[in-house]
Amino acid sequence: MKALDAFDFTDLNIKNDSKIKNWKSERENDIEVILLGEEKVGKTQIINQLQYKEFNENYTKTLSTNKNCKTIKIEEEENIKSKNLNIYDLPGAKQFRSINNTFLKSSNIILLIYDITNFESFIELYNWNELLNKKKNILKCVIGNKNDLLEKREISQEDGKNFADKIEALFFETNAKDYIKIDDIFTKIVSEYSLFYEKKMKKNIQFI
Ligand SMILES: Nc1nc2c(ncn2[C@@H]2O[C@H](COP(=O)(O)OP(=O)(O)OP(=O)(O)O)[C@@H](O)[C@H]2O)c(=O)[nH]1
Ligand SMILES: [Mg+2]
Repeated sequence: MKALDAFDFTDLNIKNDSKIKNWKSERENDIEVILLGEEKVGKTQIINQLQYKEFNENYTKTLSTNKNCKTIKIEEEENIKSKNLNIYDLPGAKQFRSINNTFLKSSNIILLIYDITNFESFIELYNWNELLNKKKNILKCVIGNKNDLLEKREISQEDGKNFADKIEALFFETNAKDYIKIDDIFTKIVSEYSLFYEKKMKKNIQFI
């Protein structure tokens, strides 16, 4: 009993508290992002634009998962903070769907991409979303790509937004040719994720 009495619990609490803080800030600043969606919706070109400010007209089918790293600066509580994104470009082709499941497990943000000129690619998002339904604690975003091709539009902005609301996701329309739009969308998504993460942490703390 004596030994227990002599033990400095205050010290233990402080240590644990700082460990939790370190763990929290590490987790908070490293964000796993996954792009999902049918073939040719523009996933690879969105990343190409974000990372290299480049757009390629020629289609090269993605055959395996490619990881890209990008740091994004956001304003948080009046400070500028750097967030490290690991962005996974996944193949849209059906034969690679099993690879996708492995990557979904560790993701924090999932971007569900469709092509606004291709109705099929929009309908398929229902199936992609089914894969995620069991996954909690992820931020979902629906992105309608190729909005430079307005004359070929098959899905209205309103339908895109309604679907996003229904699955509790953020919604954006953009095109992979426009660096400013792409950069702006990722900054907004990461800012939203920070708020989402804070809420999630507070909720978890209530259970401790
Ligand atoms: N006009 C226009 N073309 C685009 C846009 N985004 C992508 N493309 C074109 O659409 C085609 C497919 O783009 P990718 O980025 O390779 O499509 P993906 O979703 O990665 O396709 P998979 O790798 O098969 O899953 C390419 O020819 C691109 O140049 C866009 O915003 N506007
Ligand atoms: Mg691709």
